[in-house]
Amino acid sequence: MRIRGATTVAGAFAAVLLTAGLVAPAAPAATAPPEDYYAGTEGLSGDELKAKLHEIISEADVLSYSEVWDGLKATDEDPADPDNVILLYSGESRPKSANGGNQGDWNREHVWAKSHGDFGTDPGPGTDLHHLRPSDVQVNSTRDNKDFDNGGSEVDGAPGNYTDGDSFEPRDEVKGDVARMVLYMTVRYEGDDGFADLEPNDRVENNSAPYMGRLSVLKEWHEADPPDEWEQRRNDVIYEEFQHNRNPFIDHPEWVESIWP
Ligand SMILES: [Ca+2]
Ligand SMILES: [Ca+2]
Ligand SMILES: [Ca+2]
Repeated sequence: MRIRGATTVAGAFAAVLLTAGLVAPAAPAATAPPEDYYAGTEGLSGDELKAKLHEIISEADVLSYSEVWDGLKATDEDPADPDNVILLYSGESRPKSANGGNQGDWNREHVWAKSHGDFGTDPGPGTDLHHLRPSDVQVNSTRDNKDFDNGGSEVDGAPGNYTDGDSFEPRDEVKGDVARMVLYMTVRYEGDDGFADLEPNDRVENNSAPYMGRLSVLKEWHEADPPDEWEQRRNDVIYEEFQHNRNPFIDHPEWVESIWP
C-alpha cells in the first residue's frame, strides 16, 4: 500500500530537482470528465443522444484564430520536450517557436477542412481546438481539403500517411484521433449558430459541401485506434484551460456506434 503524502528519499530528491528547475514535471495523467458533464444522456441513443450532446458541448468559449497558436502549444505539447509540439501527420517533434507559414514551419491544420462548409477562420468551427492540430506546412498543403479514406501513395515527409487525388489516409497512430475529431465537429455544429450544419457521409470529393467522408472508414479507424492517455489529456487541457467543452467520443467511444450504427 502506498500512503498518500508519504515522502521517500527518492521522492524528496526529485522534489529538490524540480524546485531547482533541473527536471521537467511529468505530464499530468489524464483525468475523467466531471461526474455531471454528461448528465441527461442516460438511456439515450441515436439522434436523441446526438441532440443532447450537441446541447452539452455547445456550452463553450470560442477562441480567436491567433489564440489558437497558444492553444496548440499547450494541447499538443511533446511530453518528452516541453519546448516542442508533436505534428499530427508526420509525428515529428518540432519547436513551438517554429510556428508560421514557411517551409519547415508548423501551422494550424483544420482536420475538418475549412472549405467543407466554408467556415474560414473567424471564431467558430475554424478556431475550434478539438479539430485543430499542428502540422508541417508542406504536409498540410498535401492533405489540402481531401476527405479521409484508405489508400494512395506515401506522403513526402510524413511516413505512414497515404494520399491520392481525392483522399488522405493518416498514419495508424492518429487514425482514431482523426475520426473522433471529425465526428465531434458533426455534433458540435448543427446549423443553429450561423455556420453550416457539418455532417459525415460515405463519399470522397465532398469539396465545398458541409460534409466529410468516409464515415464507414472513419468508424473503422475509431475502432482500430482507441483513445490513449495523450489524447485524453488533450481533451482535458481544452476543457480545463481553453474552451471548457469536451469531445464526447474520447470520453465515451461507444457513442460512435450508438449514433452511427
Ligand atoms: Ca482515394
Ligand atoms: Ca491515437
Ligand atoms: Ca451537424
